[in-house]
This record gives sequence, structure tokens and C-alpha cells, in this order.
Amino acid sequence: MQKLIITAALVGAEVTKEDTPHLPTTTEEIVKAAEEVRKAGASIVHIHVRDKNGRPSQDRELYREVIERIEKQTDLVVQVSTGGAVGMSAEERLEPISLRPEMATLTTGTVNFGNDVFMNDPQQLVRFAEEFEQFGVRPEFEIFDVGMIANALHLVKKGYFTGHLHFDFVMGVPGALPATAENLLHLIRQLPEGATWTVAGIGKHQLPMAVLGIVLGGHVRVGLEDNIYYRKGELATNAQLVERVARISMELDRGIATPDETRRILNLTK
Ligand code: KMH
Ligand code: ZN
Repeated sequence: MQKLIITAALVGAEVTKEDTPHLPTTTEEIVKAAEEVRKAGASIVHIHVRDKNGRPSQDRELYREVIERIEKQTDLVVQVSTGGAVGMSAEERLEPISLRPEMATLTTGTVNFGNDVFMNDPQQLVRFAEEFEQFGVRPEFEIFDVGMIANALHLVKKGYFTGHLHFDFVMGVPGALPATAENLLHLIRQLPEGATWTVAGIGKHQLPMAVLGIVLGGHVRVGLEDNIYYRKGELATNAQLVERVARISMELDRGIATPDETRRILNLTK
């Protein structure tokens, strides 16, 4: 089995400081959280940024600051979000791509998202794919429901994203695919030969899905974007969530990938 890649989703767009004081929202806090999760075993940080009022933002300059500082102070793979927040325009969501981050997320389909709709229509997918290709950014396909894998593979068939393919199964978003072992197995079966996958369980599903990711040979995403609790009623830090997954994986005799090992597994060229 490959060593385990742990992605830390540090910020997200939905959680607020009122939900948890541990949520990093300023550049300073996001960089500090990145350093802490690196020490705890993460090799990728999935980044969103917030404006000075703590609201979700896709501002290029805010991303530039965060990326530059994380890259200066750690060896982490920095993966920016192009999901942003529900309701943002495509232009807004694509802002960080011209910074040529090492990786970025790409959601390949529209899905209900709680009481909202996370829009990713077919024309928009092509537009995102073109922008990724123009700036040489490697995608992580964000899969909230099973049809999104077919949509990603359709882009590949059209000639986008030649080379290694990596998917993140985001499971348990209300309105999207429930986080069950059966659903995870079904998702895995849809992947082409050689593709790699990560699983991110939402809320109380984070830990059980992470354990399945470890034992089934996938990779794992945890962090406050997806879940703010260590256990029922007890708030977590990003580092605590990463540290627990690393510890469980080591107990199961599966080593943890460093950022450079992660680059090799995902065939990233820095
Ligand atoms: N905030 C969600 C609407 C991503 O980062 O690419 C989308 C999201 C996915 O978080
Ligand atoms: Zn995200």
C-alpha cells in the first residue's frame, strides 16, 4: 500500500469563529495552522481564505499572501479551492488559479448543498478546465456525488488533464452522497486504473470515513472545513484532527507520506 497522504482542510467557507474559536481566518492564523498540521503529519493543505471580516473570499492577493508564506515556511503541497462559497461567480472562484498553485480543487457537477445549490454546470466545467490547463494547475476532482466522476472523466476524454488523476470523495454533505462504506466502495469502483483517491467525511462521518480510507488504501482529508469536533461536544484544532489520523494509520502499520513523497504519488511537478 502507498504511504498515507493526509490533507488538512484548514478553513473552508462555511464554518465561522462563532462555531469554533480554533478556525484560522487571517493569513497569520492560516500559516500557523499549516505549520502545526505539517508537524502532525499532513502533507497537503487545502486552503480557502477569508476577508478582514471573516467572510469567505477568493481574493487573489489574499491567496498570494497565504501561499507565499506557507511555501516559505513549510514544504507542504498547497491546494487552493476553486469551490469558494455557494453563490460566488465563476470569475471569483477562479481568481487564485493564475497564481499557479501546485494544486487546486475542481468540483465536477452541480449538487444540493444543505439548503443551497452548489452550481457547476457543464459549460462552467469546461471553462474551469481550460483555465487550469492555461496555468498548468493540477486538479483534485471534488466528488460530492457519483455522477461527478463520470463528468471528470468526460473532461479527460475531451483532452483535458492528461497524466495522473486524483479524486477527493466528499461524503455526507446534506443533499449529496451519504457517507457510508457501501457508497465509498461504489465510488472507488468507478475510478480508472491508476487513479488515486482521498476521502473526506463531513461532521460526525469524518473519523469513520478516514479509517475506511486508511484500510482501503486510499488517502484521507480531515480538518475544520469538514468537521469541528474531536468527539461529541469537544471542539478540535486542525492539528488534533490530523494527529489522530496519523496515529491510527501508524497503528495499522501504514506509514505517512511526506510532502515530497506525496508529490511523487500524485505525480506533481513543482
Ligand atoms: N464551500 C463549498 C461550496 C472546494 O473547496 O473546492 C465548496 C468547497 C469545495 O469547499
Ligand atoms: Zn474547500
